[in-house]
Amino acid sequence: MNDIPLKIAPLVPVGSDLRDVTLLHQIERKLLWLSSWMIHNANHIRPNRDGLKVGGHQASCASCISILTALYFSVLRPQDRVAVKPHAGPVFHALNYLFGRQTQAKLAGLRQMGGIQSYPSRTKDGSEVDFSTGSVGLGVALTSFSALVQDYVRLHGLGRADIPAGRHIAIAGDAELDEGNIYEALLEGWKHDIRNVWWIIDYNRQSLDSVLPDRLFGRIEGLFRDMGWNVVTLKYGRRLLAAFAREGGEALERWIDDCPNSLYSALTFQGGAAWRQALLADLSRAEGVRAIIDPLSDGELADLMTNLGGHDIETIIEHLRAADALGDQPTCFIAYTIKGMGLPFAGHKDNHSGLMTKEQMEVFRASNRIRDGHEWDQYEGLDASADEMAAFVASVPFATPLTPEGRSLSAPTVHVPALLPMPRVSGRKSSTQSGFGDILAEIGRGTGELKELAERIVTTSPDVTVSTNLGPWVNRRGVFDRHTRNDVFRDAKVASAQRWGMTPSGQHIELGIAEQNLFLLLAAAGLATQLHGARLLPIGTVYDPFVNRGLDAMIYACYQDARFMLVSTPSGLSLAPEGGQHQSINTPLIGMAQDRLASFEPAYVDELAILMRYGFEHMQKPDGSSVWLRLSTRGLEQKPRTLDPAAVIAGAHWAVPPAPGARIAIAYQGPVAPEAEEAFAALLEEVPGAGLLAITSPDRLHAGWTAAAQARRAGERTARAHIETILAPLARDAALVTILDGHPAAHSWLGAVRGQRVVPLGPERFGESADIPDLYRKHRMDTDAILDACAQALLG
Ligand SMILES: Cc1ncc(C[n+]2csc(CCOP(=O)(O)OP(=O)(O)O)c2C)c(N)n1
Ligand SMILES: [Mg+2]
Repeated sequence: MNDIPLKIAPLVPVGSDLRDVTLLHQIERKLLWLSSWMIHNANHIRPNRDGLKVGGHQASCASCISILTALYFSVLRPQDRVAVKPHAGPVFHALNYLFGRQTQAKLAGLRQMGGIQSYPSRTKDGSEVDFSTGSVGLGVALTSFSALVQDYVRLHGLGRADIPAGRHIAIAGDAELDEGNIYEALLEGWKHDIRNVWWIIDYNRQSLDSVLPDRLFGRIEGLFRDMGWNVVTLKYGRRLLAAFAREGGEALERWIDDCPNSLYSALTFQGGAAWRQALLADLSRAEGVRAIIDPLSDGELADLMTNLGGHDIETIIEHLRAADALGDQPTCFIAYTIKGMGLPFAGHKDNHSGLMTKEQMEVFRASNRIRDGHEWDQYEGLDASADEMAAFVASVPFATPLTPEGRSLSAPTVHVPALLPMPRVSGRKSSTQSGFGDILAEIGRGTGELKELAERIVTTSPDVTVSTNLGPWVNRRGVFDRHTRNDVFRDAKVASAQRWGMTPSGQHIELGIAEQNLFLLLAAAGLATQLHGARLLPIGTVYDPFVNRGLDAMIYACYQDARFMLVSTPSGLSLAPEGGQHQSINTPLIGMAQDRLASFEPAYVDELAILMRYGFEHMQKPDGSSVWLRLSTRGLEQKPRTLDPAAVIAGAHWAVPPAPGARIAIAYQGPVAPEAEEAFAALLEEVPGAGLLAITSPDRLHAGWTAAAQARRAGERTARAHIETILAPLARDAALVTILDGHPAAHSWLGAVRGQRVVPLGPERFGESADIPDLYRKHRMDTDAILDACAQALLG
């Protein structure tokens, strides 16, 4: 009989004893059972009301069982933060169940209302989830930005003294490394010299559709090293390594090394007899090989041939501990695994969404010794007693709660003064973009009541710091870097408006031009309260059209409920000669549709000051959200006036109120205000009593409208939306001519509020450089077009 496994002395990880290793193997078995059963239960046991596939990924879970066991039950410390690859969500929840931090009801409700989500979710699954995942690549990259934010917080003395710095760890699927955002994050991470990041790649060499060749990973490994990462490859487990050390073992090793991934996967699926046939076909004459494989049964041979590093818990723990001992260098672990390991479809190329059949599950149940009705028992069917298992789980480092309040931390809110410093623009021309820079620069003085606010703001921009007007703020507060770096130009006395030395106390994080990185950094900084117990008020600036470039990361940041202020500028056609390709049309609609993001477009600086102030407060409220300000470079004459802040925040205010029963109003949003005002002056001569409405947020107006309808349905009969109140003075059959420098659909719904007619204006085409008069004329945004629309509206 085979004596290979017996000859290997158990490799006992430093600090563990043999008993621990045995118990860790029991946990692996349990996590494989629970994750498989959770998905099986959701698909085959629970009633299905709509006939739709529930789904789940038993093979993806099985692939990383040993990695997650090694991590959570041996290496991880409470202060570490982890992003678990989306399709291993069930394993993550199962292990929390063993820690007593997840309920059976939630597990049994996988993918059901109130149950655990398909992929780990901060907002829905509870505070055990450090980072949501789902859109592949983003969770992985977020860990490096979160590590950067951890350094920022600690270097600014804002962190919690009672919590040591943690490691930021991603368990990544290998196909996640196909996503470009990974490489953008790697480059940015290198620039910022990030520390304390581990990416553990579940290298099963399978994605959704296929088995991948090894060649690519050779290149990827080099890339990590070039970016200053340590790379640790866990290719073979201890049993295979022991076999390689025997006579003939070298030939066996070479054979496996040369075996294409697709063949290796197919043989894994086919099992021991197929392995034997393939090995004998190639190696029967190799000295010693037969002595290794002949004594093994088919099952033992299959076990040996699939003994990869990522399934060998002792190997994994050894390597993680070794990297830990080396310090805080970012480290990528490439852990070879088999997708579906331990399940009937292990290695099959189509197993990504594969589910065990009921018959297969019964066989699996028997092999796990699970009695009917005891499927959810935490330690059912294991060799060790439940008491011994529970005591072991309670003894591992990660079992200690991070704080008595749990893993999601809190921090006091930052005081926002009743009024932000208003730049002296009255009677002068100014744009919302320049007003933004002025207001932030004034806050940057950090005097008096502004001190705390100034200290908690952190700004960032993907290489558009100067052109979005953050320069004056940065001159006051400095650029952040873990290391002090002088401003060479300044030292050489070269005149420049930008004085940018870099220090650990700087408050602007400069990014390269990669908008996904902007949103990932905003996500990380926007979660600083929950992850680091330090409240930050992150502001990110970007050109409005390039919000689209980072859109998935923006949605991802909002999905986790990260809180930030997005300032997109310049926007629309109004950037005019600078424009062409950079003109944005769809962003107001994105702002309306995006959950957990309140979006605004002020026309004047006084409105902007109100909205910035509101934004800083709203970002901090438990039921608040992130805030988006869409700004413009078009200079408008700033008038002295008094505004009702509540109306500006609710989305619209009357610049000129209509007479009761008025037949028409012009509604404008953003930098087209002068055209609307001029048209309005002409209209008044024809239709006295017409109104001029300033819209600051179609997003808030629409949200308020649907919320009021819902409140009325719920019995609150007096509930009234702001837009309903605003439009109430107009006649029932009044007409609204609306205009914005963005897609007109942002306003065309306004007619539905009271059954009034809307003639919506705004560009539907883009992409041509010109000056504003030409562009506004061509795209029907000028005074004549507005007056034409009024005539059309009045005629009905
Ligand atoms: C951005 C994005 N594109 C596509 C998908 C659909 N998808 C889900 S998993 C997957 C392949 C994942 O393969 P890998 O990362 O290797 O995971 P594993 O093999 O461990 O399941 C794809 C394409 C997704 N979730 N996110
Ligand atoms: Mg994979």
